[in-house]
Amino acid sequence: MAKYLAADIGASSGRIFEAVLNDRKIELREIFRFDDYLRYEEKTYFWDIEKIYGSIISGLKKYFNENAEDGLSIGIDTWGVDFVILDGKDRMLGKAVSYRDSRTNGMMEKVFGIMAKEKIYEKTGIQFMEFNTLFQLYALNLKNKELLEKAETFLMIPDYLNYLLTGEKINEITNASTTQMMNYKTGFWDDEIVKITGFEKIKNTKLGKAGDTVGNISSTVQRELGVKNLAVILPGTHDTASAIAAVPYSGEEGTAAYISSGTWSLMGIESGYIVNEKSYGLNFTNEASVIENKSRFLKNIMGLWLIQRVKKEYNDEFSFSEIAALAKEEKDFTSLINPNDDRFLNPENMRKAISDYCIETNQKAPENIGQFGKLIFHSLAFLYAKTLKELSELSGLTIRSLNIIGGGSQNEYLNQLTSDAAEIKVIAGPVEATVLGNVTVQAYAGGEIKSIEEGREIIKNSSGLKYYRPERDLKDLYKKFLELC
Ligand code: LFR
Repeated sequence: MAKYLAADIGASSGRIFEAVLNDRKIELREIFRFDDYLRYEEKTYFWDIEKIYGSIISGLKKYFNENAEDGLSIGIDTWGVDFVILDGKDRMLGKAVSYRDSRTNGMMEKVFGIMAKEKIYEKTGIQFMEFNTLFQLYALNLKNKELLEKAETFLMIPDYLNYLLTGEKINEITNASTTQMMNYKTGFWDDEIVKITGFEKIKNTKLGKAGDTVGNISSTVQRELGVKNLAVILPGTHDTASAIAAVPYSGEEGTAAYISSGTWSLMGIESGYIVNEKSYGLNFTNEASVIENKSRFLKNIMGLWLIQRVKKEYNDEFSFSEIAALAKEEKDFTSLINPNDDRFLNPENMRKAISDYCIETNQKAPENIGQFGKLIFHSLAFLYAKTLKELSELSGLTIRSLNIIGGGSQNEYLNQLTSDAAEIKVIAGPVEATVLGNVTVQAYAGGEIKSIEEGREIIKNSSGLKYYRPERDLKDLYKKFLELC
């Protein structure tokens, strides 16, 4: 039997888990949960990093109060692309600005004026999204140069949390790859790209890979927690890398695609790097995998963010399953959107953004939550179907099944629609993929399992998976969707 701790911090909530690996099964127990750490002040969206770190400490304190366990390990993962900078005395400079902030508006074009877009893709293999770290750092240099001038250290969010726990500064590669500043061929920062940001000191910080040890908790943290030994290990610190480490492929690896479904839907395959004109044209990304030399070849799809926002705007009056039930009743409502339209990234009002889109495209605007639900879930399923076709074109693979993992895999309505729209077998689960992937890498680092593949077998064995097969013909509606994209 082996025990691990994992902190999985998403854009909307953070949780700490205990995981027990026993008899080829992993059992998870949630120890602590916290949320509400995205702030908006002085016209800036930023992360309340003190609250996040404080909550990790509170959760661990609670755990160690109840369990006098000395000598465990912990891995922390968070969303990608965001970072902090520190001065020579290791004090944070400015805010931990969120990727949903508008400081990067218009920055891509400015950067392309310095280095051609194609060249950036050729070097990094990373999809263009306005919020990538490259454009955030460029914006920082343009708008708050004085901060960058004082900065000595660059740490991605999970790496900063690791630093606070241990005093060690390491940037882990799966997450560093999301910056769009790493050269996928060398596995190191790309000199020419880094130069564009005006912050070459980024190269000062060590790089580490999933499975490496950051260090033991510092003496201050030891006192706070009341334990001497807690090893901080690098999982795939990028939550999506951890999630994908947990895809429970069922014998058809190489012919299966995945969607890591949460606030975002990350849809792709695990493969060698695919960087060519076509992948550039379709804006697919190659983020580093926890498995060396493999890429997470995927695309960001706007995901459940759309429905999360609409749900909030209805004052959380309806649960997700109520929304799905109401959506099913809306037989005659057929308006659709392209979920990846930029306007949906962080609009002031999501319902208005969706309605405006419908009106501009000569469709009826939704009038109730059921109609919003139907529009969002169908549009997502169609975009999944389209992306699946692109994935098999780009990889040359015949994709026979689709694993939907993460919190969004609980949405049975969307799972069935996805199976219908993409005409493919869907395997849903596990819900806690990110935590399971985080723990798998720790178990691998500790020698309890021999490979990530073995971890996936164990995960399959531990999770109640659900299967969906195509039931309804959605071809006509899909045609209409394609006209919008
Ligand atoms: C998912 C995720 C995505 C990344 C987005 C922003 O939580 O990490 O992979 O593109 O958030 O960081």
